[in-house]
Amino acid sequence: MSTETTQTNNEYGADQIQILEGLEAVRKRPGMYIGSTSERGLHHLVYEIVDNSIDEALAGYCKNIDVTINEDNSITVIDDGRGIPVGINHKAGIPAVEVVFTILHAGGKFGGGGYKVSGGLHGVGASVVNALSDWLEVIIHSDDGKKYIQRYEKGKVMYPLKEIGKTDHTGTEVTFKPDGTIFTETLEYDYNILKTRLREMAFLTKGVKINLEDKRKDKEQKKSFHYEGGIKEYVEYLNRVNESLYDEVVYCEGMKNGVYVEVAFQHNSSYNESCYSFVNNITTPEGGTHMTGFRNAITKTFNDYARNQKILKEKDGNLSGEDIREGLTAIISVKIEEPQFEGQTKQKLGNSEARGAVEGVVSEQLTYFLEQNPQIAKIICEKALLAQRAREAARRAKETARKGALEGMSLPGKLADCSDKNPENCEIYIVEGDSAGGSAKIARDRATQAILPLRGKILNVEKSRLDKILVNNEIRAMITAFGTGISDEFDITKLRYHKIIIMTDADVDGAHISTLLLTFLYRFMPELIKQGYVYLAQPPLYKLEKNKKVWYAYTDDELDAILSEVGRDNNNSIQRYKGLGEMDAEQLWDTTMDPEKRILHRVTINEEEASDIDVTFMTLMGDKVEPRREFIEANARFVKNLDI
Ligand code: TSJ
Repeated sequence: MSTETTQTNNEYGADQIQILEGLEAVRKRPGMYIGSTSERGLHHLVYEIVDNSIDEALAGYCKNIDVTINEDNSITVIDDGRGIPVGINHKAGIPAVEVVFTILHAGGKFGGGGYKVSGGLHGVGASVVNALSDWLEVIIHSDDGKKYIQRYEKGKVMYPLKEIGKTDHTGTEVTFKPDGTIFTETLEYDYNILKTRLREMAFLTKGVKINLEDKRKDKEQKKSFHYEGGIKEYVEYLNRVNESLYDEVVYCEGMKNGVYVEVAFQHNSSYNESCYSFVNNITTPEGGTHMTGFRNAITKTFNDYARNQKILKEKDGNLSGEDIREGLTAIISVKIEEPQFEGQTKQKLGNSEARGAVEGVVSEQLTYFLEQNPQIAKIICEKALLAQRAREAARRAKETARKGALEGMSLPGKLADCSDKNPENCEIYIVEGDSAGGSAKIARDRATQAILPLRGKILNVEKSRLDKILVNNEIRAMITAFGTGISDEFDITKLRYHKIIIMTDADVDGAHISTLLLTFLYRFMPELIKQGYVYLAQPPLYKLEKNKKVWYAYTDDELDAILSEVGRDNNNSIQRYKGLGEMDAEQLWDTTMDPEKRILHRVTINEEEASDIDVTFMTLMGDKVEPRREFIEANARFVKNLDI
């Protein structure tokens, strides 16, 4: 067999020790290599492997990638690429495939003649996955017509690469079982998490087909992602819940300064910007040079166009970037050899050449596009002009509000503030309706709990421009009570309460009001949510009385459990609460406000799922009825994203 010669190599022993030290380092500090050993890290293993097949697709050799969750929660990834090379890597003296799985940071280093990742984008993760797996098997359908296999356990080679028959096609198949001594939190894969990320990978890699299948008992399901239009289809997908302002998605693509640039965008009738940027298929939630390049390009190009066409008159000021981005959905994707990540969370691209590359590609192609599509150009410019005027009105409204604050107008009249002035000790309850607000004011702990009652419907900020939002009484009351300001002026250090608690009825209307409030917070004070200051209170659904004793149940299951305990007989009286208003102050305190007993749900955002959350809010609050109905029927994601 071809592999036997390698075993006689004198230096093999020494190399082997080095290899083990490398993988041992990964096992000692897994977080350094995959971020964490939580559920997130567990899923990261799959992405590391799939990245290699994606690279093969980018190189033009792979069309299909199958990802399977097996019954035992092991994962199989199969592609129809060229197959990882099986020939001896002369530097390491072992087959290239063994290098890939046993030497840390294989890839570029072992390039010469052996394994080289196309474009050098990924391909460093296979050895990390191997080190963190209980076992891993790779099968290669090689272009020499033979099939090869090798198995590893906790990163250690079990036997030399061996031939196991013939094959009539090429490709790579990897199956691994994450190590339970490393992933101590969970070993169970979540189909939906993999689905979301694999869909994203498919959008970002046009033409490739990714099949996901869950083979676990009672969970059997599958899904296929294949987008010939790539990020163009991604924009259509994101905009599916809104009315788009024009049919076409604008698309620019090109190579500049060694950076491959792809941009797709389309405006919708909302007032929100939803721009997502990626580097080598990895999301950059904090943007960076590629995002700056994109913004510079569209701001300049649209201003130039609007001036030339006299849409923008002499007297008009320039359109601001924000004006042009109102209602814009965009994907900016760059591929770059050596990405530099900056910022606290290393989620911001730093490479300066990316700015010029994106700016250049977009300016040039967008200028041409606008000339070719004057109707679309006009629609966008006119929307931006309206935005400009609204922003001017909003600036005046803010100015008035600021002056008002200076003149001592400060806190809203309806607010029953707490006496403690240390924000860390303080909570504010945002309460639906004056009557529940009244009970809450009586019930509360005056030292630490403030109550802000809101009347009736809250303004839907997804459907309103800033000027209208800022004159809305309910919204102004919240802004002044919190103390932080909004958007650019937001300052977390001025926050007056470290718990912002939304308390609404436990029914559909209550859920709707919560969603409206969360939408407002998400759009104007996202840091409040990101930093974990926002909570949903959970009022009880039932009150059960028997022999002068009282129980509260917060779910139907809980009611059942209580009934089984106390007996289902005629001495029970069960009251179903239809709203907070039905509780007196004491009951409200006991069930929903007493810090010792109440149930609070912290609202969270997962940065990686930001595009999903935008869609969630737009679906719930947007114009189209059909997606909203479908969404509410399907529900699951909202509940999951917001961790309600
Ligand atoms: F690395 C890995 F194990 F994670 C992995 C790699 C897992 C899976 C499922 C697939 C792959 C993989 C690697 N698919 N395709 C490739 N291609 C190569 O390694 C390859 C093949 C030929 C050549 C060449 O220059 O001839 C170069 C490369 C990088």
